[in-house]
Amino acid sequence: MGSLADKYDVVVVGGGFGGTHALHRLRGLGFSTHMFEAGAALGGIWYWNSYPGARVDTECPVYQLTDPELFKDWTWSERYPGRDELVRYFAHVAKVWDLNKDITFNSRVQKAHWNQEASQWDLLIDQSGYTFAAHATHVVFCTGFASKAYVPPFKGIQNFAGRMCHTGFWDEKIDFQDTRVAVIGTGASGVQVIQSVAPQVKYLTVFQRTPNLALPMGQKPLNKRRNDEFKRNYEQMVAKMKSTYAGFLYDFDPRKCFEVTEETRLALYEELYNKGGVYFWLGTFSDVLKNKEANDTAYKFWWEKTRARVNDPVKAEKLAPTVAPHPYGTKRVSLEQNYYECFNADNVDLVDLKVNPIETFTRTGIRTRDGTEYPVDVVVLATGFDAVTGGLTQIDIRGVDGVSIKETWSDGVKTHLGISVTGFPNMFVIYGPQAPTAFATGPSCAEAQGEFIARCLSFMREKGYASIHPTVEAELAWREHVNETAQEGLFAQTESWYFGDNIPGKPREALNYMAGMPLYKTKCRESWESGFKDWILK
Ligand code: N01
Repeated sequence: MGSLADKYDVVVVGGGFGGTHALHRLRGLGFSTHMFEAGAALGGIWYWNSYPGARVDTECPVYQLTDPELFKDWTWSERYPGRDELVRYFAHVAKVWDLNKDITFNSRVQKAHWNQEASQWDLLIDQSGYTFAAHATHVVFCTGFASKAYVPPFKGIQNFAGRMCHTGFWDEKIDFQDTRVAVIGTGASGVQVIQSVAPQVKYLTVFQRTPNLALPMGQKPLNKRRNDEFKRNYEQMVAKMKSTYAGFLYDFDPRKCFEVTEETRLALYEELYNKGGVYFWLGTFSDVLKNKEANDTAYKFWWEKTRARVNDPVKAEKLAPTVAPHPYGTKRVSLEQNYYECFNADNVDLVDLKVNPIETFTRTGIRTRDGTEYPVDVVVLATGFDAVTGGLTQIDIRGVDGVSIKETWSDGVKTHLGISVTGFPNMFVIYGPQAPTAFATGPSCAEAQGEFIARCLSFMREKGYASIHPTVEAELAWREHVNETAQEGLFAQTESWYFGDNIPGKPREALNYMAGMPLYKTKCRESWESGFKDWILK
């Protein structure tokens, strides 16, 4: 890293896909740009989520930034790369794009206050206990949708004398060999930890509230020949990715579930399921996530496949209940490798928290309501995040009149395009609320939003504007559009972090833009093509 300047055109906060791309893109336009990243390396969620078995659920070559210069000298080793490979990929990106000279690592932005007089952001940054100031005309928050861990307020948790860690801030020194382990939570993180540690531990107890309706990952190694094929076809692949709902290489099947015969329907389900990955979820008939009867056919298919993998009927009923716990695919579907088979081992137990909740932690373990004591050495909290908004509201961000983003959003999120907030001039957010975020691949969302910001800052420079933020009307209209489109499918019927349901007291609303990347990009393009008519420029 070079020495810090007094003031930057742009400060980027956070070094996942969003921040990495924004730093490169804005610096390339000649804006003096600097990144502050809390971790010791780039990677964002992949830097912090170093729990056993962490790997991405989006397949390669989709899960990467689309600059061919980056892919030219890079080889993916697996269809779904592991966490360490992803961190190495980010180091490769930093090298090819020569980013590190403009990044301060191990530095956490604590405060960002808009200074109206100077028309700039005043930042306070903590570097291992030493705090310093920085200033910027614009600030781009790329803090990710899963950067504020959620630990439920379990009674007695502070009394537990063993080791305990949240998956989102993993302590790599934890050793599972021959230990008694409890995993609480069966979301994407829980599933991966469970299947990874089950073979090492003396005893594993999984505390499940809602079963994960997980799909086989279909993991496989990728050799150089396969990587070379991807590289040869990369331009067409990128064009395809830019045209689909979530940035994948495929989309929903345009047919409706009951338009075809049962035989055809089951043949498609079989084909999608056997492909591995989320094809069965996001490549299925166009109405499966919209029509309950259609959805039931998908659940039945998944249920039969899953039940056949679990020997003990009691465990099988907990993992794959006869009655669907919620419409299939309306909570995040995880990819698994041997998750269900893990429960066939005698030393792996499964507690259904809906029937028998955790009553208290004790010094030596966990006690459930029926009085059973589970002695454990290690507790893995796979209990998720104050998702999408928490990464921002945990920072002291204040706009005009000193009002904080936390207060501004206390009764619901307001943004325009999921990028900017009225009253917070020259502040941009990538991969935050009311944007495609968890409904798109990370790189596709990061690149689309980064492009919008690049166009906005170029426009301001060209026209001589010092500040920009959206009109109140634009914000209200966007909020309405985001929440209206979220009602179109079955998602809103299910309680999940997509709607803020996992955090007690959080307003229930659509935290993501669920109408798909193509429409999102059209909305962004319309805004810049209109000369930012829906914004206040000064
Ligand atoms: O978190 P989650 P996550 N008592 O919120 C349970 C991305 N990601 O870290 O479903 C008991 O999904 C909760 O139960 P319920 C991905 O987008 C990606 O797993 O609320 N249990 C649930 O089972 C993902 O969706 C990857 O009933 C409690 C679990 O804890 C997102 O990050 C890998 C509880 C939390 O699951 C978050 O995933 C990892 C309580 N009080 C993460 N509170 C890959 O790409 C919560 N739970 C592979």
